[in-house]
Amino acid sequence: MTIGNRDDRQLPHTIMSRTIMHLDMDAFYAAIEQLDNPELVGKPVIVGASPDKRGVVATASYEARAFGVHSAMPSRTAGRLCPNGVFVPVRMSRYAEVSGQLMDVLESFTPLVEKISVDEAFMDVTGVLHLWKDALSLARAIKDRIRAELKLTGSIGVAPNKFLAKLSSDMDKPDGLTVAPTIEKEIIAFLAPLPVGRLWGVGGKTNERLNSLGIHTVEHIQQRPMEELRTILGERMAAHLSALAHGRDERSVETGNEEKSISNEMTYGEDCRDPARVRETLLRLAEKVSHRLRRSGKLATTAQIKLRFSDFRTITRQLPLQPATDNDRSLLNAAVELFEKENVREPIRLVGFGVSNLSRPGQARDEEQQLLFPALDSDLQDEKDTKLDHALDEIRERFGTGSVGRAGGKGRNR
Ligand code: TTP
Ligand code: MG
Repeated sequence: MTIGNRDDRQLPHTIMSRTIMHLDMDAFYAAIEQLDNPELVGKPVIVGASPDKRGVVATASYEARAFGVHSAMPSRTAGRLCPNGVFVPVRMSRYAEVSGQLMDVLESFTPLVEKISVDEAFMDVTGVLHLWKDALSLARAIKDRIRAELKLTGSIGVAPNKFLAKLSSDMDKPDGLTVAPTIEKEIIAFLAPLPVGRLWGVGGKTNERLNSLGIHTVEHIQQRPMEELRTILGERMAAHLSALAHGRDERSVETGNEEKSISNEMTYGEDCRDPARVRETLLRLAEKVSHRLRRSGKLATTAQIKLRFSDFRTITRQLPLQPATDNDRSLLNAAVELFEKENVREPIRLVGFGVSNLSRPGQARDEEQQLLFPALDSDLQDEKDTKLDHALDEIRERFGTGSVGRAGGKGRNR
């Protein structure tokens, strides 16, 4: 199923929406049992405790699911529902081995892979999309490689964020590929009919509570006034669920590198009404972050700003950095671009800048990235900048942070 489509190829250092993929393998343990024992192909395979013992089903092949068998069901019940089911015990080390091979396949497409479970991962493919016709062809290529190398199938969701990607991967299982919409109006329509329990963070208790108040679908959250949601759920949960119900999710794909991010923020004594001053603060923060980043010896591939308004509403906006960088100019440019794109006219309470998706130069991850992101004309300039940054860092370290500065304001924005 394909809902909407998009083309994300844009120039580096321009603001672009992200393209996130979520992969979830189909009937993972059962599919591996069928792979290792071809006699089981096409049969209702149930992985877990045997039906004459206490214990539960870990998973079942889609053939067994047709009889109503599912994960976490007592095996006894499964045996009753599916008398011809072939029960096999769990072989965790084998599944872990295949899981490792799967992650290697994913990392050959992008270094930005976040493993969520044994058969599930997020990928931020924003930076590699220019190598493909579009996101759909990249997703197809990933599925083809998994099928060719592992002889298994998985389902992929493609979306502008993690929440929508995960929902999408589940929509067309097994062997599915769903591209979520990217236009706000379409996203809202896409989410509206889903049960409210599909929103991340709505577990048993919250779900019951919402249902008892007549909130059964995401549409009901979309339509309730914010004040009412706040009364029902409290400030934080209301903001969180309302954002998700509108398809907004700023979480980044975390690769599991040691240090995940470096950031710095500042709260004004009195909310700041002057965008030029906020911009100046942001540049100072970006400079500090850039300095800390170089001290850590790492390069960043994502820059982020954070803005909190008088009413505590907080937004974060991200921008991919290509190639990975630790230089002032790139980070300051990113900060300014992100800020100016927001075109903020409201008073600001807090402003922050951060970098994430960090890697060490020379690491396999980084070398891959250099291959994935062809050299830019600006590389030579970057090299000069790097030397200058290190010289300035030395002076700052000897005489304090405020001791040297560069030409301020617009000049920094290419
Ligand atoms: P899932 O991805 O939830 O399930 P699945 O891959 O078997 O089937 P599908 O994604 O196509 O719906 O979980 C991945 C593996 O984790 C699953 O194969 C077995 C294991 N698992 C358990 O052991 N117990 C559980 O309750 C669940 C949900 C999964
Ligand atoms: Mg799965």
